[in-house]
Amino acid sequence: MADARPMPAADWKQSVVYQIYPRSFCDSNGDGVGDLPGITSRLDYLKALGVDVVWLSPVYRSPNDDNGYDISDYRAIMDEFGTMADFDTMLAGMHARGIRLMMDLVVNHTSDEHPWFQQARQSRDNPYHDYYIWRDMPADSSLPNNWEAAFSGSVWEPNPATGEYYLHMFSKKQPDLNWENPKVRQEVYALMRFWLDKGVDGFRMDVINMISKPAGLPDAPVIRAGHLQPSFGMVTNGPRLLEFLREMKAQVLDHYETLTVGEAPLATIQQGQDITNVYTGALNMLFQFEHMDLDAIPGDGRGKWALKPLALTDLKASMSRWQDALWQTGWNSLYLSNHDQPRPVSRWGDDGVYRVASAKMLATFLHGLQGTPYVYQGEELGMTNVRFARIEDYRDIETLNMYREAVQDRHEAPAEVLARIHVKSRDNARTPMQWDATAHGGFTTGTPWMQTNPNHTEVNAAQARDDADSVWHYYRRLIALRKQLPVLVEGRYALLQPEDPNVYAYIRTLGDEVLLVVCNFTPREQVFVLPPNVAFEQQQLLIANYVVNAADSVRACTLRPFEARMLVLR
Ligand code: TEU
Ligand code: CA
Repeated sequence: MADARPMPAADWKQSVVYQIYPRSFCDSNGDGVGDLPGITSRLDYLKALGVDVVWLSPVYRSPNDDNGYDISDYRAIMDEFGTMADFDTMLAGMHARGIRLMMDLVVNHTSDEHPWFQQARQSRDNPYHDYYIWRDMPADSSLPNNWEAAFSGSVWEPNPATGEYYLHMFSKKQPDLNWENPKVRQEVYALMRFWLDKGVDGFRMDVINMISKPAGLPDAPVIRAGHLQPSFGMVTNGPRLLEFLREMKAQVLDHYETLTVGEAPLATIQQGQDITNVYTGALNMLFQFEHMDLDAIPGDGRGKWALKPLALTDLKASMSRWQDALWQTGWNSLYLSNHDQPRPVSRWGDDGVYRVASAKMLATFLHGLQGTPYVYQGEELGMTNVRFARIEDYRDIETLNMYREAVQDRHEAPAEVLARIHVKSRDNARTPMQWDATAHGGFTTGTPWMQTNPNHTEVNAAQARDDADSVWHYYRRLIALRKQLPVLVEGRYALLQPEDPNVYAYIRTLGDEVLLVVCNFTPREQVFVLPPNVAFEQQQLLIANYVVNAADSVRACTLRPFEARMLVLR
């Protein structure tokens, strides 16, 4: 194929990425907000953990309606986070430690305070008008379609100056860009070059599979009569998506050494294959959401808030499909955690008595799969969900809007709504990083923008680094193993015992080497029997979260609560 370049250096396939949510990572000046000098001061911590790449959530100028995912200037640093000089110092500090930096590229939408939108909304013949997506507002103000925005309400917001509505898939302060307009695409490519020329190493692309909208913006299927309807399904696989991404690759990415990951809600296997195909695709990998949706009731209009327990067999089926589908043609990103998701140890482990064991088990499960693992800040400490008793202590726009709709409009009991927030709110992941046992977990000397989880007195980085059995040291060892074992990078995945509802076991095979991962997902003992077709003579334990006797064979064993083992069989 003419456009086929050699597979990029295998190094990114051996890489582990660490995500920083700057607002909550480290505050250097006591104003209660994390900042770039704070990050710079913690680079040795990242180096000690052994991560290769940092993905930095947005640090651009922003009115912070959605904590930086609403950008008003793509070439400036948010005032609260510091200056461009602070950024350059941080980047140099990363590079000096062999750590690469992926910026967050948020170009499905801008802030409504971006100069483009300020212009665009003034008149229909303004040169920037066509940078965004508009519909006439009829005399009766009826909405152009039935789409519900991600953060509640309609996707359509009136713009009186032009007598139109504009489209916003997220908050009304996040108008969607019109990617049909070639000028918009050139603006995006130019700002990407600006950061690449500065020396950044790639991008995590926010909701990048939503940039191509279907012609005519037709109504979404009705699943709740008389309501607005979930609308992501209408835009996550638009007709020109691949074309736009390939154009971006040809015009920008191909001219630099880059690492790219696209965030892709509702991504199908087909989309994953198309976009990450080494020869014909456009990005190195995708964040797909299938596993993140397994503990919500499908087809329920309440989306992620319609809670249901995870069935381990569903997780196995989903992960295995992706492992198989991208084998040799594409590449998976592996994550349980980010700034939008509850803490995995609270979600699918146990944040009480088995917190440490279950955090290590989930890490073993994830890091043994094929793909590039992502560690979200605090995950390496086994940080947990937070349970604020008052809605006033929450900050996330999605959470606050959902609460208002549920309590004020639908008259649901506040305690019940809060209970759902305790399980699923994005703020679970956004409480300040817990550095030590001092006030506010050592995150700030001032008043943090959101309260620290009270368990910072026990769960914190200082404690974890002093304790050889901590979650932190376990992550460090897992990350190091990836560099030593080709089978972890290249080995072909096969699921064992798909029907077992308690133990997730799989192998990875490379030549005559077999890597075996066995994970007990329950707080009870489970008997594990290796299928007889997995033949071997010697077992070598690589890592485990309990002491395992040398005589204890994986052919048949009893797994303790949340026990995990990773072994090489020869
Ligand atoms: O998220 C997009 C997305 O689909 C979600 O994960 C979304 O946050 C969902 O509503 C969670 O329940 C990305 C960013 O990661 C998120 O922080 C932003 O709010 C969003 O895009 C808009 O930029
Ligand atoms: Ca600060």
